[in-house]
Amino acid sequence: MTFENLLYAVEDGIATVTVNRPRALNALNEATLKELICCFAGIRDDDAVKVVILTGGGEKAFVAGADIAEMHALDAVKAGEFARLGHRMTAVIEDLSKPVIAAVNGFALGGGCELALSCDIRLASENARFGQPEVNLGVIPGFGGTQRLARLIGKGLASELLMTGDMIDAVEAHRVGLVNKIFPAAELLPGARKMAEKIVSKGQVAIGFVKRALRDGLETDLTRACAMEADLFGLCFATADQKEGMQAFLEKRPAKFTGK
Ligand code: CO8
Repeated sequence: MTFENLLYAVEDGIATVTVNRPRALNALNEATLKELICCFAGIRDDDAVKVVILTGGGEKAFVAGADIAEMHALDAVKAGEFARLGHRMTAVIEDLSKPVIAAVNGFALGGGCELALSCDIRLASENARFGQPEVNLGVIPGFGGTQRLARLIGKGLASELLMTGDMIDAVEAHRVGLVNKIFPAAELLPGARKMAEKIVSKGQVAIGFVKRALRDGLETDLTRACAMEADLFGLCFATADQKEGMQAFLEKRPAKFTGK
């Protein structure tokens, strides 16, 4: 797949998607949103891709938000459409059965923070900065930030970030659970790749079920969520990966998963 505003590469089952508008700190304009939706739809349909790493081009930013230059002249109807396009982008990432690791290599602000929030795992470079500065512009987040941020770090901390527009650094983001690990800048992508390789080595049907159980289970009550988990657990026993995984354990050898 080739794009104007994205770089795309696949190696050993790991796709790397790079939002590549470094002169605008990788801000998301309409064209880039559409390309991200198209790119993740392609990944969904490509059996060769098992795990995705999402990062930003250049050394300064993951994504510094929606493109303010493009957004400032929108009317209410067009702004609503733009927000819905952003929701399509986050949905295609969340609905993907394959894990998406955000490698946050600088500013992740506004729509950029919301993009990272839609990923399964967030890793950060030491120079990463997170924030929802929309109130500085007289607007609120439009790509799910009010919802996903509060679900991840709690309502109190989310309220502070959303109402002050303050940025937090990687250490604080790690402390509050917004990122899983921090790396020196040069080690971020190798670190993300190492994690991706570990995930690729597992049974991919089970990985997809884990993602589905987390995504759907956290949106319902515990009783229903556990019932859904039991159904998915049962379904695992219809897969070759379950047979191979347990047989390999009993034979004291590494499992050779086929993703079936
Ligand atoms: N949109 C467009 N251009 C941007 C953006 C952006 N979000 N961020 C940076 N740029 C551009 C700058 O305009 C500048 O361009 P130029 O060189 O042509 O002047 C270039 O990138 C470099 O930026 P700076 O010179 O400002 O770099 P600094 O290191 O001085 O500052 C900052 C870096 C702090 C990241 C600063 O650029 C900044 O504050 N950017 C804006 C951050 C922001 O407010 N993001 C939130 C945007 S709103 C949003 O994301 C809402 C999402 C939901 C939308 C819902 C639909 C309606």
